Amino acid sequence: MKSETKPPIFFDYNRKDIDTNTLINLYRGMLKPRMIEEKMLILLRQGKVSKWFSGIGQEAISIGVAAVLDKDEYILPMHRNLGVFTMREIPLHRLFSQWQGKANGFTKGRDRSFHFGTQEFNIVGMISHLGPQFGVADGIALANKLKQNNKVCAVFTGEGGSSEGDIHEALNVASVWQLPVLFCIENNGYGLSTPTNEQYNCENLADRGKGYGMESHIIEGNNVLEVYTKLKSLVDSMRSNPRPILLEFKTFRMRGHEEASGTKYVPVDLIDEWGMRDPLLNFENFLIAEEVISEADIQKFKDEFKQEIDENLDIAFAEPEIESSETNELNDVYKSFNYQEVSVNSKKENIRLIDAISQGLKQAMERHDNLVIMGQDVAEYGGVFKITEGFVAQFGKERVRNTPICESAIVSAAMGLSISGFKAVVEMQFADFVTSGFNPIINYLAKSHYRWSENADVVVRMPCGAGVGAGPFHSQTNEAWFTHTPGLKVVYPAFPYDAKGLLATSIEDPNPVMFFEHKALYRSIRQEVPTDYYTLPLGKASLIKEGKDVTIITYGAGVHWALETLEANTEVNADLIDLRTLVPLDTEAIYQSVKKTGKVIILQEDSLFGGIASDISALIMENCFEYLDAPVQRVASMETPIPFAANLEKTYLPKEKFKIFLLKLLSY
Ligand SMILES: Cc1ncc(C[n+]2csc(CCOP(=O)(O)OP(=O)(O)O)c2C)c(N)n1
Repeated sequence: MKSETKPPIFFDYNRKDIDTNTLINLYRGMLKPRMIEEKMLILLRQGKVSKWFSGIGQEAISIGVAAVLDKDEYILPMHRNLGVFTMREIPLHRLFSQWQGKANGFTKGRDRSFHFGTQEFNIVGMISHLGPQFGVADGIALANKLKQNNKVCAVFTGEGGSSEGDIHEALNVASVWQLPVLFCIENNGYGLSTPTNEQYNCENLADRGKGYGMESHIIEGNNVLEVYTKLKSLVDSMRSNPRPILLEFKTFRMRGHEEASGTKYVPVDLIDEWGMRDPLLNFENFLIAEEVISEADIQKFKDEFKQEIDENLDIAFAEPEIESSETNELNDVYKSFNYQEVSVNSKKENIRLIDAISQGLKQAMERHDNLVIMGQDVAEYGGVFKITEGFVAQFGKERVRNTPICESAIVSAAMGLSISGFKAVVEMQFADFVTSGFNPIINYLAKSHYRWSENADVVVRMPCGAGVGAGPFHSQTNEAWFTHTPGLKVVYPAFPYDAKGLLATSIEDPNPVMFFEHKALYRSIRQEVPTDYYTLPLGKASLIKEGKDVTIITYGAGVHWALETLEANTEVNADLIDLRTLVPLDTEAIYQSVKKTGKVIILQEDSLFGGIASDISALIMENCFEYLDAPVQRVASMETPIPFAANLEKTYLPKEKFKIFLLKLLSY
């Protein structure tokens, strides 16, 4: 009788051979996030929670995907996938604490909403920038493939996010490498206020699969049985035949982008039309009609969830506001790393900087069998500078991977590898091209440990620098972009011995390291270097000349310019400090020398303004002012892009100017 008063069942549900338990689990799976959301909407109106991104009406997708994947298979959800978190049985009070910025959440109050992951539940949450998430899934899938564990992972985006370049890159990589990723696009009609016809110009997003050479399917996203059955068969087949699959779930966003932004721009009939397809109510009606559950069962489930939600909310509300201390905050920017000194007495050989880097990398590959190198042309070709020449023969193509030209996806994939217990070295073909991978470096690698305690065990190798007549796009030394970003370490050796030992440590260090290699020094600087593996500590400068009248602080090519200047001007009695690493910075070595000499000149190859020389200058002013006998002098390149012609490049670079400023400072 009662079911007659219910709306008709919109979907032609096909139960196939799904057992009753599974049917009930799917129903309960959708009911729980719906009830949590309804409660959140009330709390939002009461001002007890801040922003809320609603997934009401889209629950069947999260639930179907989470129901099909094993608990140890990673899921990378977005902001409307509450069901993924509840299906993984995260205690609700921890979710509530997360949303209230409390200590029992997953980010110690450092990030909001669903911007977190948890290894405990094999979930890797989004970053606001959306796109890099697909590349991270590539990395996790690559790890699964290398482990040959027949696992898949699933990653989500909206149709809006699917316009981002990172997404295209990641889909292409997954197809080229045949990575077992379930790429899920939830096409819910709007990206904030932008309707699909202003977002893309093709019939279905799934059609793009053809362009990537990837299997793709369209799924009725509000029909939980269709989602579940299709996914089950696809995932089963992916496990035995690893490959990526692109899925477009047709669904609808029933509420505003977030609650405050409303739905004024959405035609009312569209909301009514999709209201008829509500995934929860339709399935409920179906289960009642099929006599799988009764009205009484539904009430029982609702009572049970209400109690669970209320009890857990009480726990979260009772939790005090998070305490804040500068020490706690600073301590979590990096994963702690217990530096192990490996020193050697092995025989030495006279090698070039480039050989030292190649040797260091090769020995790290021998030492860490979980280390993977990725980069353009790094495999058989050996990279454009030949650093990885011969590596494929020794380590195989699985660990020395040629990549398509897609820096963002590869940096993101390196993050995914790290999440799965691997180490990654990414070679930028030229440091200049890092701009195309900037977003995941700055927002993913650098911030993850602070946000949710997940380190990025990644080294990005950066062949950089001028002096080779390579013009504006192959000559930059862009370390300042990274020294400014908390969470990254920045290493910049000037000599073969340092380069080899510091690269070894950078790879040992579980934090993201930007490793700068000056191209002009690659083949011009030689040194006696131990042939065996050894490490050198990060954050220790080297005092390579001692004097009493002036302190010269520099790094990279600057060290060699300073040395040349000192050789040509033997009357200058200087301390010469090669910083070797910029983050962490050896301030102690700097202050000690400045306090002795009273005069300091900082030489930097990069353009002056906003470079690290400015910060070092400020530190000296703040910490050594009383010891100074002259203003701190910075010398750097001109404020122009780097020109190509040799004469222009010479004018641009600070080498000539350095001598003039040095002598002027000495006579101050
Ligand atoms: C790089 C970047 N650009 C813009 C935004 C702002 N933004 C966040 S979500 C969103 C809409 C996303 O739409 P869609 O991917 O369709 O997902 P939906 O919200 O509809 O589920 C926008 C524009 C962002 N977070 N990151």
